[in-house]
Amino acid sequence: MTFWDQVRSTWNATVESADRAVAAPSVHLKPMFRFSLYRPKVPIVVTGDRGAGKSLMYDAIVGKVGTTYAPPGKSDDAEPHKIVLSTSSKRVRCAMVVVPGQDSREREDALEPMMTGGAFPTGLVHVTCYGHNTVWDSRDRRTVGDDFALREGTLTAESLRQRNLEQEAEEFEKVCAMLRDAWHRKSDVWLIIAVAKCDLYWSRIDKARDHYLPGAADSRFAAALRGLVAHVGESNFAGLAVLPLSCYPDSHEFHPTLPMARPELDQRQATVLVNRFRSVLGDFCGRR
Ligand SMILES: Nc1nc2c(ncn2[C@@H]2O[C@H](COP(=O)(O)OP(=O)(O)OP(=O)(O)O)[C@@H](O)[C@H]2O)c(=O)[nH]1
Ligand SMILES: [Mg+2]
Repeated sequence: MTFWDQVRSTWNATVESADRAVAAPSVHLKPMFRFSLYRPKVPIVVTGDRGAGKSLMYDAIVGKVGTTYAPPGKSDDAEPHKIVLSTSSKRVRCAMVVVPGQDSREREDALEPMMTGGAFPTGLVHVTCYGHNTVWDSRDRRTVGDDFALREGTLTAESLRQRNLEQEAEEFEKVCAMLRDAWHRKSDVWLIIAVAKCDLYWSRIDKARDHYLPGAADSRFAAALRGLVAHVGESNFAGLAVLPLSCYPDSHEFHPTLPMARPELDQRQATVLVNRFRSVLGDFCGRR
């Protein structure tokens, strides 16, 4: 099987397990004891555009998202975490830093020490959401809409989604540019593209797969991913996965004047996806 066939096959198996809602055994993952004297061994960076679902991804994998859970809202600064992953045979301590999206001082400050001057993350999770980014401020949301209507014509959910996808691809290209330098001549590194909020577009999940995964006609995002893998070298990856993820099935408002998008997955199916994601993360972290 080729490199990308393997990635595609893991994606397909994940979609199938959520469709059938079959629970798979998962690795155990929890925050490290705050005063622990152990130092984390595996540095992991989490990147992705504003409102893509990075903070929710972290809360979901450490098991914080339950029935009484309230999402944390916009993150202004990098969020550093220490976690322990346990499988039946291994325990791995990881440092996971969630970096805010889009250009900002906080983003640069968080990324630079981890990606330049010889430093590099062992693993990177890049969170995407197929154009369903949350715009935090309702005033911003209105401005995005007005702006859009003025410059590009009719405001529809689809036109806003396409615009978010462009911005997402641009953000990913920047992350890839940094990774090309950081991972140059390195081996045993790994990358996971989390295709989050997929409860909002489960009926189009195959289209989402073809958007993110390199294939016959690469999107701008897929071309950046293919370019990064070619630069680093397939054999230098301890693992690469593109995985559908749903951490918090909920309605999504593209704009106050447009109808809400409704979740198409139930909580049980979302849990299957979170468990699958955790397993792949645990597997990659344990491979060195
Ligand atoms: N439908 C649905 N909505 C989600 C999901 N995950 C997150 N959301 C929604 O998206 C919002 C943004 O998610 P966050 O995880 O806070 O986004 P972020 O990437 O950390 O954003 P910044 O902090 O701005 O960088 C949340 O408040 C939820 O309302 C999901 O799996 N499904
Ligand atoms: Mg956040």
